[in-house]
Amino acid sequence: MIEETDTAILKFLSSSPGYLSGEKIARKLNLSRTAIWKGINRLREVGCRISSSRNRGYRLISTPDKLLPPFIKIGLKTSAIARQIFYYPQVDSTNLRAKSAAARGVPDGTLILTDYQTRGQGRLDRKWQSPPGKNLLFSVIFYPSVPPHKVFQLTLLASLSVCKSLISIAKIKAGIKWPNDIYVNNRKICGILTEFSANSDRVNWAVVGIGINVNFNPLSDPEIGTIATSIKRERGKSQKRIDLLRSILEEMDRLYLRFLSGNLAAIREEWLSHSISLGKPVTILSDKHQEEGTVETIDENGALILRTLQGERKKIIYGELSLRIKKDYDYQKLDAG
Ligand code: BT5
Repeated sequence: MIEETDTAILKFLSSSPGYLSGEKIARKLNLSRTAIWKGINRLREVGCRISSSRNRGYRLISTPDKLLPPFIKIGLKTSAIARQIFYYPQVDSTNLRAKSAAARGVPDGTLILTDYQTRGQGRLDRKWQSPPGKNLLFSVIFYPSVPPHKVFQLTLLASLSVCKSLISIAKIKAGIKWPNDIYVNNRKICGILTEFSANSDRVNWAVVGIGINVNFNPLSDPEIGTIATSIKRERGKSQKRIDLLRSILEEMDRLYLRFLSGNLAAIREEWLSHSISLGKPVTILSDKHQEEGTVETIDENGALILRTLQGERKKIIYGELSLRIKKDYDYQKLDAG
């Protein structure tokens, strides 16, 4: 296990591109050289590559793809998100943990993540499946001082952060499917579950839970094999989870600061540019009924504006419903009609 001194050594090593002498590290951290040597060995045991040279000292070459807080924090440029990180090798659900942490009042932007969930949750009591150690499963806690109808702006900024990072880091053609999914080649690669507590005029806390398929093979799971994809499936090679995670957290931080300054218009514009539902004929399905039409836009609060087949403009609030984008066949029918 990594100890506090190891984290300090790691932080210092990562701040320098060149070698640092054992003596310098010892002086900086107020520790003995033997303590430094032991710390370096423990870091190597958990997978850090650290080169050593008798005259020059130590140099950090790489850290492993483990989701431990000290590794995540290396080079992480965020001001609000992930200032506090809780990692669990296994947990029931990061959203469940995050909800109780939020009720305890952990700092804004706290990140809860895991390698395996025994009760990974989707919306409406559906399950989120993810084998151990392959994917990204995390929740971020927010205390936005907004009325409840604005809370899904957080889903917008979360989906935009994931989509942009999938494009820039994993180099795959990801798009956002309202209200809470990221798709690649017609298959789901990420799902987002936003939960919150509010009184009538203000949100107390919100938890945004994100599951991203990174290195697992969805075909190994018969329940989701045909509807799901992963970065590995799309690219044919593995992706370092920690690099993707850092990028998402940084993107989220940038957007969250905009959100706090009330600049939602810019987030919405960017979100719309990555949307795969816009302008498409769709069916909105809820427990009680079904509605067909074309997606006209998504408003600032994350609600979908549907133009129904009868020409009516309807606002569909994010909630207990799903959206199906109609297939090519249906487009042609609609165009012809
Ligand atoms: C979602 O629900 O897509 C939200 C999923 C949120 C998961 C994260 S993981 C971290 C955090 N902690 C939690 O406990 N949850 C959050 P929904 O739109 O209801 O979609 C659920 C449906 O997606 C399931 O019924 C399956 O059909 C499908 N599904 C399950 N696992 C999947 C996977 N790994 N990839 C793609 N689709 C999946």
